[in-house]
Amino acid sequence: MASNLRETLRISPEVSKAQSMGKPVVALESTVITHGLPYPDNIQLAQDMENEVRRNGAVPATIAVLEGGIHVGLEIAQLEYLASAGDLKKASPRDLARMVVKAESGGTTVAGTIYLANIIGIEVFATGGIGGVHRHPIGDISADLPQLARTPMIVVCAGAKAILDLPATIEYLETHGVPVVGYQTNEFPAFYSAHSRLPTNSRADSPEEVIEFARMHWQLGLKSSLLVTVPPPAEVALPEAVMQEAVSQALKDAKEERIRGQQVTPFLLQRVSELTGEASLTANLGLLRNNAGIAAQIALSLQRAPGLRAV
Ligand code: PSU
Ligand code: MN
Repeated sequence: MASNLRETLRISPEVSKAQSMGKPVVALESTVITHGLPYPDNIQLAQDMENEVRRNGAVPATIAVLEGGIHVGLEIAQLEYLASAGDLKKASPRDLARMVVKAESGGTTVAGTIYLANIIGIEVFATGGIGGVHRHPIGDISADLPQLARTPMIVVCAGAKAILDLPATIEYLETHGVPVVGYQTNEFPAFYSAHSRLPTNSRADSPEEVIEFARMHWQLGLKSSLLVTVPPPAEVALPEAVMQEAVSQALKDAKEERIRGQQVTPFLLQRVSELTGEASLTANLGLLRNNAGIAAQIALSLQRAPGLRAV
């Protein structure tokens, strides 16, 4: 059994070489593979996201826990295992020590992934949508939110999912000092759709502007992430009404079936996907790829302007 962090961390040769040469690296989460999407869309997606990062000139570092080892940068066979094994764990920060000690396997959430990415010096991360405050009466708050408040990371996402209480999620981010930067937009995206009618608190129109903002945020001594919110590509976005109807139904079902804790988010995502047929899945896949590409462009821009973190 691993007794210290060094023995537990398995950084792939590709990622470790990129880091030592100062090449741009983008961290990717793996709960979306183990719990967020059905097989085989999940394995396709995992590879598409990695390819999108590469196509834009950066190195992907998908993070997961495999038999108690914390892996940064995965082989195809490892991605395939995460996508198809079925009963894997969801690795949020509170789960990490247990999973290492008990030699468990699972996908790291946004919270788990940014925590790990930060300790090994990665500064840019891409996902689909962050977790957040669930709507009444589910009463669940994702560990993503407090982790975003205490981890310096550029987090590229399509906002938070419409299954959540978006105003309460934005309030939380505001209370805890996490800047929400609309990427080429002034509106907080609602994941499947570009519109939530909620404003972001700033806007950046290019990777360079994101880096300029991040540098100042961290030079000021602030320790939180920068949440860069990218609207889903127009070709895949769902009409707001379609999405709202599916979300309402999924929430009713979750209440009836008394879904709780770590099951809430995967249950709602799966129900919305069933209720909208291919449409929400297509949107989900399209925006994940898009976010991976933009994160890579930001990582490239960061490489051209090093020394980002003052603290
Ligand atoms: N967004 C997706 N699919 C997902 C998730 C987010 O489109 O699978 C995952 C992320 O890993 C996120 C997690 O961190 O759901 C949030 O889970 P919870 O609400 O239990 O914290
Ligand atoms: Mn929860």
